[in-house]
Amino acid sequence: MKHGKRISVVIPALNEANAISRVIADIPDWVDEIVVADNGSTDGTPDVARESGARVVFEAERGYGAACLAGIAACNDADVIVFLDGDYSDHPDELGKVVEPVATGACEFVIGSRVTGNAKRGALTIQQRFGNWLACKLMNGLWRTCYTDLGPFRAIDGRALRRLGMQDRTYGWTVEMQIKAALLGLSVTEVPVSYRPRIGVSKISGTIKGTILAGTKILGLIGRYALRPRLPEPASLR
Ligand SMILES: Nc1nc2c(ncn2[C@@H]2O[C@H](COP(=O)(O)OP(=O)(O)OP(=O)(O)O)[C@@H](O)[C@H]2O)c(=O)[nH]1
Ligand SMILES: [Mg+2]
Repeated sequence: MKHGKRISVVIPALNEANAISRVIADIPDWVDEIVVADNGSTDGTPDVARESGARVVFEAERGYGAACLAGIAACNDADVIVFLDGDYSDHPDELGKVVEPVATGACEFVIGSRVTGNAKRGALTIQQRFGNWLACKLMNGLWRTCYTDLGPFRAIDGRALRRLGMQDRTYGWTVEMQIKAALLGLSVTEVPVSYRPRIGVSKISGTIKGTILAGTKILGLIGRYALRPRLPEPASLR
């Protein structure tokens, strides 16, 4: 609990057995629940996560977004939902920074910016920096936002998240949330966060295939909403 609000953390994970216990260990104890959404790991990630105190849910379909959707579906009456990567590149001990403004009601959505924050050397690849910069420039131009990053470490009010009607099942999750937050007029702020090289082998930003697939999906979503800024009905109304 924080300011009387129930806090849930969602960690999408695919083969992060070497990192997940450190991620969970660094999460502050005022968090009410930790949900690891496992995306078909073959390295024992679910067992390590459970032994570290998390609740594990499974999503058979590969994809960052699919894992996040499975995670939020498993959260019990969360007032605030926090997203955090499972590779120990984010700093879980900085959870208070992203949660505080939402838990106090100062705003509905907080993004941890690795650009205004302290990203260690090599933690963000050049293509990642360029891709995030371009995506933010486009969104800021199109929707008068002030985004500096598409950082995975973020917190959002539970009701506001439901209103967004999140849909993307792969690499477009973070940008979809930011576009819809702008289109729905959510109160949004950014806080600087630290970022370090991941534990384990890169799956996305350090690979050509991952970079191209993620880049295409992200720019494609921005283009789609720029042409047709219509939002689907929120999940609760369907
Ligand atoms: N790549 C990938 N990650 C997934 C998937 N499902 C869940 N994840 C998790 O989503 C988080 C973000 O994925 P990462 O692979 O770290 O993506 P990234 O940070 O952009 O790039 P790298 O850290 O360089 O691989 C991690 O905790 C992954 O374990 C999936 O289907 N593919
Ligand atoms: Mg990563």
